[in-house]
Amino acid sequence: MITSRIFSSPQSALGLRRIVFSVALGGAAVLHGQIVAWNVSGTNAAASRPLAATLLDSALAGGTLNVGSGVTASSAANTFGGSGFDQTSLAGAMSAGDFLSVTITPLPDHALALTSLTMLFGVSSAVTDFHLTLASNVTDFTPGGSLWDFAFGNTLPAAQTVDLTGIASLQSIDSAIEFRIYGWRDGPGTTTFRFRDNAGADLSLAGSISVIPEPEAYAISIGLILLGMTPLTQRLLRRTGKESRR
Ligand SMILES: [Ca+2]
Repeated sequence: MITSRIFSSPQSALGLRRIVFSVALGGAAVLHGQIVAWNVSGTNAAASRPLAATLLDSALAGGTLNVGSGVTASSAANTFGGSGFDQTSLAGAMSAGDFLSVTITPLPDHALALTSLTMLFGVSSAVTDFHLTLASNVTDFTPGGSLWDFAFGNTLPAAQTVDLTGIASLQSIDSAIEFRIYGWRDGPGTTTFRFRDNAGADLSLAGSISVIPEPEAYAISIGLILLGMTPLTQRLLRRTGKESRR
């Protein structure tokens, strides 16, 4: 039999084990870089909510932007946000639902490791200061669960990138994750906060996506490895048998 000849050759057995390990490693392929992005050009929150991602990695089931329950969606062209950011503390903004949200969902049997969130935003008129706090459902939607805080006193601050690599709970996500960007200001002033448009993507997440091997795949791999070891085992047994007969 061809199969018995393959498995009885030590060289072929070694080759088979290499193939098994290659298959096992290939099954956990990792994709790096920008995995989801939104471009608010040509749209606004009043017209399209939730707003689907402009770029979505094939290993993601979905990605959407939305506004919190305390926010009235804005119809301003080429933005995504709204008014109603009228609180003067993070705790107030959290209880009032004053946030913009970003939700992404991996495909079944896929795990996300997030490295960064980049976003471009602004307010309709300058206020000293407007505050933002990033939180997620994986960590906590409470003041203690803040992942990033930012304050600005102009209308159109530069794009901000939040480094997520140091947050352990964001390195192995296998179900939907929602980020909320809460907003409030120190005193009277604008209540309008929006993601805004520039060239290309205006909000994006970067990271890697790995395939979680099925338990059956492990079983098959182990079975093939054991099968590949059979000639070695047989030779050892034969040698042991010869020695015992001496
Ligand atoms: Ca844009």
